[in-house]
Amino acid sequence: MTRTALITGATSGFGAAAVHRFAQAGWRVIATGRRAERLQPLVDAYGPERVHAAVFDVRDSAAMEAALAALPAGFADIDLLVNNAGLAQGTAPAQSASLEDWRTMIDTNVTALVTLTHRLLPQLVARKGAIINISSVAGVYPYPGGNAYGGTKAFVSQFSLGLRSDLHGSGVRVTTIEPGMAETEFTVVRTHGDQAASDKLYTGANPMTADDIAEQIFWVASLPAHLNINRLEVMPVSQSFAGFQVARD
Ligand code: NDP
Ligand code: 8X3
Repeated sequence: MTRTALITGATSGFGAAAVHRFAQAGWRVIATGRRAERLQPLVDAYGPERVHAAVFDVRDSAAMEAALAALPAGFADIDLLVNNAGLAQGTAPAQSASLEDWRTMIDTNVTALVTLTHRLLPQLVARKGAIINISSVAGVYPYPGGNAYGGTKAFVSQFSLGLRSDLHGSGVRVTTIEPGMAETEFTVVRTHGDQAASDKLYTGANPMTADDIAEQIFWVASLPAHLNINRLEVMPVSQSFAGFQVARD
């Protein structure tokens, strides 16, 4: 039986790579994002029976609802929700960070994620489906400038564990993937468009790739139905942990 995945943030990075991975494996995929011109090539590559583009801003719950209500019949029964759309904004310390950046991250990474999850839970329960939430190592390990971004991802990880607990006995699987450094458009977005800063961060660092994460998403979704990966933390070999800071007089 052909299964259907809804993957948010499919215009770039992990989400785009995941659309390719699932579509190539024969899944039907609903690919979402704001940039329609990035979604159409995915539809063109696999055909409208395999990939459906749903263009909406995840923060706009009315647009989200309209896109879900307009799903073609073949895509209406969703087996897998991949909550991937998200972003970091800024690296300034909390005391000089932009409140607007913080609100954008919370609206996108937290509020939109719970809204879509809440909307799809009834059918995921009915279909004994699965949810894969993309969190981050930033939600596990604090670092200077991570402040609200790390907070949103800690929410995602803890929310996922709570879902798992509430969904006990339903057959619905819930997984959090917590990646470390991966080269996507993430840092260009975080720096409000500074491609040079992004290049500097990743050059020589051997970061993970979008395909690396897509493979993990696909692996989690492909495990036998009696197995649940609760959380999957993954980093490039080149990245590890730093120590605590000590401020001296
Ligand atoms: P990208 O910037 O390459 O992709 C982000 C995706 O999210 C885009 O498709 C973008 O689509 C979508 N998105 C952002 N805001 C909105 C919005 N308001 N409405 C709809 N879609 C939105 O980054 P990544 O692929 O790296 O990021 C994917 C996820 O992985 C994020 O949640 C990120 O926090 C997380 N992550 C990334 C890591 C990394 O090092 N790259 C590490 C750990 C976690 P569009 O702009 O077209 O709407
Ligand atoms: C992205 C990983 O380390 O840049 O979530 O915060 S990190």
